[in-house]
Amino acid sequence: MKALSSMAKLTFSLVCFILVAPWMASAAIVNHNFTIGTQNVTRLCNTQTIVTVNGQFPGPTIEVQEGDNLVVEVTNSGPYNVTIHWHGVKQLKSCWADGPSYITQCPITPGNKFTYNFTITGQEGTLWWHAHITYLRATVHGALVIKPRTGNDYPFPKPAAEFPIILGEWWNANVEDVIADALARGTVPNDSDAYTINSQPGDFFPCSTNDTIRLLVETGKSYLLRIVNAGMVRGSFFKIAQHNMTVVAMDAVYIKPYTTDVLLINPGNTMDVLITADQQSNRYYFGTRVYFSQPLASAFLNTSATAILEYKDNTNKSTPLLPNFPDFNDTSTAVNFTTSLRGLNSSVPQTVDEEMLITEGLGLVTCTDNSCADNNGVRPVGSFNNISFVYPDIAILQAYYNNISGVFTRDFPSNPPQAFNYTGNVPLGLWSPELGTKVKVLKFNSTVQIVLQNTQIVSFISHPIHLHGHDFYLVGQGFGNYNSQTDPANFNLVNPQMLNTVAVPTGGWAAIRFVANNPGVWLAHCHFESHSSLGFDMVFLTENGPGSSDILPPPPSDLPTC
Ligand SMILES: *[C@@H]1O[C@H](CO)[C@@H](O)[C@H](O)[C@H]1NC(C)=O
Ligand SMILES: *[C@@H]1O[C@H](CO)[C@@H](O)[C@H](O)[C@H]1NC(C)=O
Ligand SMILES: *[C@@H]1O[C@H](CO)[C@@H](O)[C@H](O)[C@H]1NC(C)=O
Ligand SMILES: *[C@@H]1O[C@H](CO)[C@@H](O)[C@H](O)[C@H]1NC(C)=O
Ligand SMILES: *[C@@H]1O[C@H](CO)[C@@H](O)[C@H](O)[C@H]1NC(C)=O
Ligand SMILES: *[C@@H]1O[C@H](CO)[C@@H](O)[C@H](O)[C@H]1NC(C)=O
Ligand SMILES: *[C@@H]1O[C@H](CO)[C@@H](O)[C@H](O)[C@H]1NC(C)=O
Ligand SMILES: *[C@@H]1O[C@H](CO)[C@@H](O)[C@H](O)[C@H]1NC(C)=O
Ligand SMILES: *[C@@H]1O[C@H](CO)[C@@H](O)[C@H](O)[C@H]1NC(C)=O
Ligand SMILES: *[C@@H]1O[C@H](CO)[C@@H](O)[C@H](O)[C@H]1NC(C)=O
Ligand SMILES: *[C@@H]1O[C@H](CO)[C@@H](O)[C@H](O)[C@H]1NC(C)=O
Ligand SMILES: *[C@@H]1O[C@H](CO)[C@@H](O)[C@H](O)[C@H]1NC(C)=O
Ligand SMILES: [Cu+2]
Repeated sequence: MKALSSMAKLTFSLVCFILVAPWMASAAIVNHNFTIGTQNVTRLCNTQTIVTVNGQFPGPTIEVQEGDNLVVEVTNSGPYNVTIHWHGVKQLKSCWADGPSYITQCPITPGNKFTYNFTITGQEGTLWWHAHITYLRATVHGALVIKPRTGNDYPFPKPAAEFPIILGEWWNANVEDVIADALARGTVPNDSDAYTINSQPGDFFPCSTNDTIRLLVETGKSYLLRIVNAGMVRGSFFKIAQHNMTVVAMDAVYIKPYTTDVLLINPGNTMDVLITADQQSNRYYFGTRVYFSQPLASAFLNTSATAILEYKDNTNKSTPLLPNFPDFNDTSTAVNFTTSLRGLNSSVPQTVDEEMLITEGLGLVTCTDNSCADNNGVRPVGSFNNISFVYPDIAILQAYYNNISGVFTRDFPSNPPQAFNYTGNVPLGLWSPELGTKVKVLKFNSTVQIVLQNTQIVSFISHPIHLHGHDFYLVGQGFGNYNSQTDPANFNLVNPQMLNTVAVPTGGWAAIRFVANNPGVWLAHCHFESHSSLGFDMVFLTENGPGSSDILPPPPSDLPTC
C-alpha cells in the first residue's frame, strides 16, 4: 500500500515536472521603480531630512521567485550621488549590476537614472538591497525576499505569515555629515543615537513608544521572521521574551534547522527564523542588544531596540515581558551560536587551487595634511594584508573592461607582508598599513581558500567580512593565530554553512572557500560602514574563462560614467 502510494506520487511529480518544466524555464520579469528622494522623518523627538526610496523608510520590500529576472530602474531625485547594491545576490555574469560605487560603477548623479537588471538563480530566502556609497545605506535599504519557484516548497512547514524585520540605526544628524565630519577630523564616525527595528527604536528610547512596531500572532500558528541586519556599526543579539526561534536559513541559504532562544546577527547577515505562538496569550518584547566584543569597551549605546509580539486575543495591556539579553560582551554565547549552525546541502570543494592568508583589522596612519589635528596627527584606517584600500575616481570594473591603466594595480598580496603574533601585543611599528588600490587576480573557476586573520591593533573586535558576488563555505574558525599545520585537520568539509558575510571571531580567524566562477570585479569589505569608509576593503578580479559563456558581458548602455 505504502509502495503504491509513493509510486503514485512519483508518477504525479514526473507528470508535474514535464508539465511545469517549459514554463519554469521562462521565469518572470519583475519590474520595480526606485525613486531616490528626501523626506523629513522624526525619531527620538528629532526631525531629520533623510534619503529614502519611494518615500519609504525602511524602503520597499522586493519579492521575487527564484529564477526571476529583476529589473529595477533607479531615478536619483535626491541631492547626493547614489548606487544600489543587491546584497548577497550572486550576480552570475552580471557584475555591472552589483552596485558598489567606484568598484563596479560610477555613481548615479542627481537627476540621472540607471537600470539594474539581473537574474536571481539558485538562492532562496532573504537578502536585501542598500545604497553602496558613503553613509547613505543608513536609510536607503530594504528586504529582498526570494521565494521558491512555483511548484517548489520551503523545506519547512509553510508559516501562517511572514514578517520582514530590519535591524538598523538612527542618527540625530544627517548621516552624510556624520561620515564627512569623521573623515575631515580623522576620527571614527560618531555612534548612532538609537538602534531600530523596521526604523522604529521602540519603548526604551525617548519619544518612541507610540510608534513601536507590533507583530500580531494567533495562538498555535507559526510565523517566519525574515531578519536583515542593516545596522551600520555593530552586531546584535536578538531575542524574543519566552519564545524559542528556529533558524532555517541564513544569507538566503537553507541550513539545518537550529532551535535557540538567542541569535547573534551581524551587519550584512540575514536570517530566516520560524517562531510559534505557543505561549500564554500576552504581549512579549523582542529586540536587540549590541554585541561588542572588545574586552575593555569604551562607552557605546547599549539600549535595546524593541518591538512587540502580541497575541491577537490578548487582553493584558500591562508592560510586555522583556527578554533576558546576554551581556554586551558575552562572546561565549556569540560563538556558541555561530559555531552551532550547519549547512543543509553542502558540497564543499575538497581541494584548493589558490590559498591566501589575509590579516584584517584596524590601524593608524599619519596624516599628511592638517585633517587630523584633533587626533594627534593620526587617523584610523582599516586594512587587509596591511593595505588600506583607496577608492579610485572611476570604477575598477570600467577601468578593467576598457583597459584604462593607472586606476589599480594587480599586486594584492596572498599573504601578510610579514608574519607576527597577530593576536598578541602587536608592536606599534606594525600599526600603519600602506595605502593602495590593489586587486587580487583570480583564475576563472579556481577554488580559493582564504583564512581571514583578525589583528589586535587599535581595537580587536569581531569584523563582519562581506564578499560580493559569491557565497562561500565557512570551513573553520578559531581564536588566536591560525596554524596552517594543525587547524586544517579540524575543518568542516562535510556540512558547513554557506554565507556571504562572516563575522571573524574577535582575536581569531575564519577560513572560507569559494569557487571563482564569476568573471568581474568583486569587492570584499568589513560590513561595519564606519570601517569600510576607512579603507577596510579589498577587491578580487576574476578573469574570463575559456568558454563563450564564461566571460564578463559588455556593460549596459545606460551605465553611469565618471
Ligand atoms: C516604472 O516607471 C515607468 C515610467 O518611467 C512606467 O512605465 C512603469 O509602469 C513603472 N513600472 C512600475 C513597476 O511601476
Ligand atoms: C524638511 O523640512 C525642512 C525644514 O523644515 C524644509 O525646508 C524642507 O522642505 C522639508 N523637506 C521635505 C522633503 O519635506
Ligand atoms: C535585461 O538583460 C537581458 C539580458 O541579460 C536583456 O535581454 C533584457 O532586455 C534586459 N532588460 C532590460 C529592461 O534592460
Ligand atoms: C560628532 O560628535 C562630535 C563630538 O560629540 C560633535 O562635535 C559633532 O558635531 C558630531 N558630528 C555630527 C555630524 O553630528
Ligand atoms: C503618544 O500618544 C499620546 C496619545 O495619543 C499623546 O498624548 C502623546 O503626546 C504621544 N507621544 C508622543 C511622543 O508622540
Ligand atoms: C526552548 O527550547 C529549549 C530546548 O529545547 C526548551 O528546554 C525550552 O523549554 C524551550 N522554551 C520555550 C519557551 O519553548
Ligand atoms: C550553546 O547553545 C545550546 C543551544 O542553545 C545550549 O543548549 C548550550 O547550553 C549552549 N552552550 C553554552 C556553552 O552556552
Ligand atoms: C549600558 O547602559 C546602562 C544604562 O542603561 C549603563 O549603566 C551602563 O554603563 C552601560 N554599559 C556600557 C558598557 O556602556
Ligand atoms: C564584560 O564587561 C564587564 C564590564 O562591563 C566586565 O565586568 C566583565 O568581566 C566582562 N565580561 C567578559 C566576558 O569579558
Ligand atoms: C601571542 O600573544 C599572546 C598574548 O600575548 C600570547 O598569549 C600568545 O602565546 C602569543 N602567541 C604566539 C604564537 O606567540
Ligand atoms: C570548473 O572546474 C570543475 C572542477 O574543478 C570542472 O568540473 C568544471 O568543468 C569547470 N567548469 C568550467 C566552466 O570550466
Ligand atoms: C558624484 O559623482 C560624480 C561622478 O563620479 C563625481 O564627479 C562627483 O565628484 C561626485 N560628487 C560627490 C559629492 O562626491
Ligand atoms: Cu570592521
